[in-house]
Amino acid sequence: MKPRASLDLAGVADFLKSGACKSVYVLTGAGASTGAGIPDFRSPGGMYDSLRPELITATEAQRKRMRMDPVNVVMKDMFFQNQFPYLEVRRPFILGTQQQQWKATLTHWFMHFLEEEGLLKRLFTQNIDGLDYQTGISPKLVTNVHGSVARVSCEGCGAEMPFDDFCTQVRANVKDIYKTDPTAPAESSNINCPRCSRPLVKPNTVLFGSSLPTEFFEQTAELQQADLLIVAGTSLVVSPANAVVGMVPGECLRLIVNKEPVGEDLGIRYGKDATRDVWAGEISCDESFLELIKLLGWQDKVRKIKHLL
Ligand code: CNA
Ligand code: ZN
Repeated sequence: MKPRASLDLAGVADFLKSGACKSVYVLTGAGASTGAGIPDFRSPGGMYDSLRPELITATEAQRKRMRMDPVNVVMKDMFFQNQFPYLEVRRPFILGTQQQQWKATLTHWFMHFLEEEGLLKRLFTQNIDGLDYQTGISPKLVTNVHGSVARVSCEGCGAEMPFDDFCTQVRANVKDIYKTDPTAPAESSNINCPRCSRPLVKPNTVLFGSSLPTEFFEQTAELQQADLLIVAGTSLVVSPANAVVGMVPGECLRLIVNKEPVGEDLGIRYGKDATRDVWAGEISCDESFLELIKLLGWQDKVRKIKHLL
């Protein structure tokens, strides 16, 4: 067991400063970007909450599926049958990405600070918003577990389309058609593949029912070297990304930065049951990382980037 002071943020800071902690791995989720204004899936007011299946042009059976379980919007078989719900729900996200509407938060910057200190070995992000890269973090340290919205390809044949060309078509297709004509055919939103002509062009995000990028499986082998795993802003319900928490060695310290406890079914322990897990508490990711930054004495790093926050 590596030396550490206590199972709280001060203990994590002491461990990071001790020199004994050499390899930090991070798993982030949508909660890392809510501070930037991008809603997550599952929080109140998040995407699943605001989804209104009755406004999305689809067959009645498809609308019913979405009402029963909003995850259906990002299901592979749904997308192959009807591309409209996915494109409709993702539209603000796609166009917001093109307009660079969102800025990296302190949470994203913290990962870059870890890199500057030579501590970050890899960031596994489930996020598809690409905000991590705004900090200048080395792309080779980032694994986009669920792909990225900023690249576009055909789900059927893999042909790529330039992001800006795709956005031009997404914008041209916006006639708020679902508001004016709820019976409008789903084909009204189709963006056809330049190679195979099928209407399967979409951002390179991993649909439920598709396999994850192969590098995820290769790179998770590195987790055996982890001294500290930071889990930030994820409900840990999506597999296999959530398996990361069980892939670190038994003595690896795990810091959970999430406003609610998560991952108890995966063996994360809270309160008096905790032996190697630290929960930052019911505060936001940004507040937790600010606290950690103070404990680490890294305030100068924040001062340097304050104008970018
Ligand atoms: P999720 O299931 O929505 O869980 C988010 C978690 O973060 C919840 O436990 C929240 O309580 C917590 N949370 C929300 N805001 C904060 C905050 N400010 N501080 C601390 N905790 C907070 O999202 P997951 O990432 O676990 O689910 C995986 C999906 C969501 C992935 O496939 C993502 O691609 C997808 N997603 C990504 C984005 C994005 O790229 N920004 C946005 C929405 C969904
Ligand atoms: Zn194609």
